[in-house]
Formats: sequence, C-alpha cells, structure tokens
Amino acid sequence: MEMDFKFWQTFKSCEFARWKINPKWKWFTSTHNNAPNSGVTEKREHLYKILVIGELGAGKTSIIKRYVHQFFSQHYRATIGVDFALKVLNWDPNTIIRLQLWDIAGQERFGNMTRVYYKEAVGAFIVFDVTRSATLDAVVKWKQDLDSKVQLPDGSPIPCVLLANKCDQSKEGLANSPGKMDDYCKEKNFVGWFETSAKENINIEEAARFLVNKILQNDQIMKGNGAQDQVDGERFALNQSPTGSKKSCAC
Ligand SMILES: Nc1nc2c(ncn2[C@@H]2O[C@H](COP(=O)(O)OP(=O)(O)OP(=O)(O)O)[C@@H](O)[C@H]2O)c(=O)[nH]1
Ligand SMILES: [Mg+2]
Repeated sequence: MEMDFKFWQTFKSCEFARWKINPKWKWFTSTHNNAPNSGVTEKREHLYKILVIGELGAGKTSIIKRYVHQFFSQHYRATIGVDFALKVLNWDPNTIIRLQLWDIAGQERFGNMTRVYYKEAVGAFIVFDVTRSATLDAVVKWKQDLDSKVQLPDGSPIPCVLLANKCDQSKEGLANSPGKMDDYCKEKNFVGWFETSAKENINIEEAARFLVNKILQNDQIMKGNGAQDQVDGERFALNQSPTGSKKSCAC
C-alpha cells in the first residue's frame, strides 16, 4: 500500500511536470532563437527518459547518485517501486540534454508494474554486480522484459547498455573476461557495456555519454524518417543554469 502511494505521488507529479513542459515529451526537442532570421544559432533542448534496471543490490541507485549528485554511500537501502532523478547536460554550445533517470527497484522484476515504468523510455542501462554472477544470470530476463514492453516508434528495441558494476571489487564468472563479455553483449543485443564503480566513480559519465550518443542517433533517424514531429512550436527559457581501469565495448 505504502509502495503504491509513494509511486503514484511521484508519478503524478512527474506526469504533471512533463505535461506542463510538453505533451510530446518522449522525443521532445525544442528550438530556441531569440531573434528569428537574425542568423543567431538555434538552441536545441532534448528531454529523454532513461531506465536503470537490474537485480536487487546491483548498484542502480548508487550509480544514479554518483552521476547526478557526485555522492556515494556504503549504506544499502532498497529502492521501493521507482525513484526519479534529473541530470542536465550541456551537450554542446547549442544543445542542452535533460535525462530523466528512472531508478527501478530490483524487486520489480517479480512485479507487474514494469510495463508502466518502461513506457516511452528511449534508452536503458541494465546493471549487474560483478561480485555476484547470479546478478549477471538475471540480466537476460531483464533484457527480455525490457524488449517485450518498450520499443522505439519504428518497432526496434531501445538502446540498452550493460553496466558491470562494483568493478572496484574482485569479480566472479564472465565479468573476469572482457572478450567473453563482448560476445555476450553482441549475442544479447546490447549496444555496449562498461565496467563501472559507483564507489570509485569509474566509467559512469562515459557510459552515459555513450548511451546518449545512441539516443541522439536514433532521434536523427526518426527525424529523417519523419516518423515523429520532433520540433515543437513551444519556446523555452534556456537561461536556467544546468545542475547538474577502463573496460568497455561498443558492440
Ligand atoms: N564496492 C562497491 N559497492 C557498491 C557499488 N555500487 C553500489 N555499491 C553498494 O551496493 C549496495 C547496493 O547498492 P544500491 O545502489 O542500493 O543497489 P540497487 O541496485 O539500487 O538495489 P535495489 O534498489 O534493491 O534494486 C550498497 O551497499 C552500495 O553501497 C560499487 O560500485 N562498489
Ligand atoms: Mg535502488
């Protein structure tokens, strides 16, 4: 009961905020130009929903906290339902990207709310714990759950990056072999994988940049296909201040 209440409180306020911004929030892109026809470069703003999923205790919340708040705690407090975080990126001088990160509790794999949570996501991280190979075994189930419940407008799977987290500790099983991890990711249709550590701040920014690049590529393709009306007529105030041993593979 408490979980449902918490979820709907957060979900409703989030829904409200996004409708206030733009009803087409999923692939939302806005252009901003103070002086039309003046030759001033247009500012672009994107808002993307990204899922962070994986087994209990794999480090999803820790990764998000590190990425968004530059903070890490050893203390484990299981996420209940879903949590949200917003990361704002000054991608380039003309582009601002807002990432809405959905931190979905590991225990949700056994629930039936994931279809609701996954709706309209355009990218995902699946996180496992390199010290517990059972969390990698469960990755396939998370990937299947994801692919069966959310797709891009053209029906293709949303780009998904695998994060081998807690790489500051000794590894168990497949996580010890980067070559096998490459093969695994190709076979399971991940766009790439990264060894990460929320504790030591390893590869989290890199993994996020990699996923955002994939999302932007898809965005471009969608625009090219004319599958979605990308440019919304609304204008935005872009003067808000933004908040704000490597192994990896781009498969
Ligand atoms: N050594 C180490 N510990 C980590 C790392 N990331 C997370 N942890 C620890 O692992 C435990 C679980 O982390 P969480 O981020 O809460 O895991 P979660 O995936 O959000 O778990 P659920 O919310 O239950 O699904 C915590 O005690 C963290 O401090 C890491 O990179 N290295
Ligand atoms: Mg959590």
